Amino acid sequence: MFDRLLLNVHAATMTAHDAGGLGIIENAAVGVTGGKITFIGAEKDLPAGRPARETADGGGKWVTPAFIDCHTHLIYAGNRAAEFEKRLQGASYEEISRAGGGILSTVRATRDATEQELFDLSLRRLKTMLMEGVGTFEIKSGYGLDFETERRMLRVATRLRDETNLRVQRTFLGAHALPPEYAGRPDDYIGHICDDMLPALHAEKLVDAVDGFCENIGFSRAQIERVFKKARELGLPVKLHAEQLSNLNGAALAAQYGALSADHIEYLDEDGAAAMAKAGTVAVLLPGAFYFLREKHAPPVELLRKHRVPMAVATDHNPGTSPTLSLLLMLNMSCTHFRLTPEEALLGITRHAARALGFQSVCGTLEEGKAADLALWDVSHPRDLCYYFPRPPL
Ligand code: DI6
Ligand code: FE
Repeated sequence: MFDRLLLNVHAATMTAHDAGGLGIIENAAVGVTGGKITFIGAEKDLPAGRPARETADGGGKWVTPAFIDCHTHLIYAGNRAAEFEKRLQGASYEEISRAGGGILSTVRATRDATEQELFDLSLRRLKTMLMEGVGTFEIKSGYGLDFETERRMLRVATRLRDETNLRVQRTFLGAHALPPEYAGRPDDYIGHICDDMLPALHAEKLVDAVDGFCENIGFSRAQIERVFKKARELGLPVKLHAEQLSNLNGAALAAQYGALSADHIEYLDEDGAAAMAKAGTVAVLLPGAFYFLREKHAPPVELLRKHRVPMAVATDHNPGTSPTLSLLLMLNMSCTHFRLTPEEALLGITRHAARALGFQSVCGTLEEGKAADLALWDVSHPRDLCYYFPRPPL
């Protein structure tokens, strides 16, 4: 007996059993029991004698796994529209950051906000993303940079998970920027992260993964490595903002620590790609930040293909470099700006995005045993999802 049976649909299962990898099944049925997929296949292959409590007619539309946004900075207060204006007048992201704006201006606003204010702001953002069929989110801290505010952000991420019943990975990004209290003392701040913040937040069960910003305006490889060592000691998976504005060989460092993903990677070189392939580290491409910063140097997609590094696509939603709430727009932009094929882009927000979170046994494909996170689209083919912007009908 199925709890629910969805009939008369076409399915893009995102499993690799056809050439494009979308795993298309025409005239499909999806059976669900206990929140999990217990049948996916051609409707004609439905086993006889398995009735359903509830049957739905999909009207010939397309069913996909609910989408996964595997890189967001969803929780913050304030906005940076004035900084956007400055950049339009010629100031660079790095200049603004070095002058105390950028990430630190969001840190000031976030430190001033209460937990409830942060929750309300973030819930509104999350609900907007839900309207595009996103069912799993990664949410980073990193706009507190002190114990109390990082804790508040991670508590908000936990509440978002628990009160919406969505799948959420909570990522500690203490090594995002140097807080003003530690100006000129980055190594002391890294010590504070490793000795105080991360162990205490982990003890409160607020952290699922650990991230950092490896960049000239962020932290060095040696500093990031100290954070990774502590994460490993605590049994937490790592990931890294790497090679976004320059090449510090951060992706290779991440791979060395078995990272789930290396993200941005516009300046990744071949050694970095090979290291990622060897470690099974996913490449998370973030076309929103590339577009919004008017970057010219696109990530080396050919190298990633050559080394068979799985590519995910995410919003990087944040107030400074990617203030978009549209994962579907990122689907389109990853094709137009990075030249992904529509198949690669779609796998990037489903199967490979799940892997970027370590959730590959749970969601990201339509397979028996996976979560019944389904999205039903009124499109004529899955490629239409990459074509329309901003939004095909869910
Ligand atoms: N890279 C990014 O694109 C975001 N963080 C990071 O390390 C930007 C964060 C911000 O500008 O507020
Ligand atoms: Fe980011």
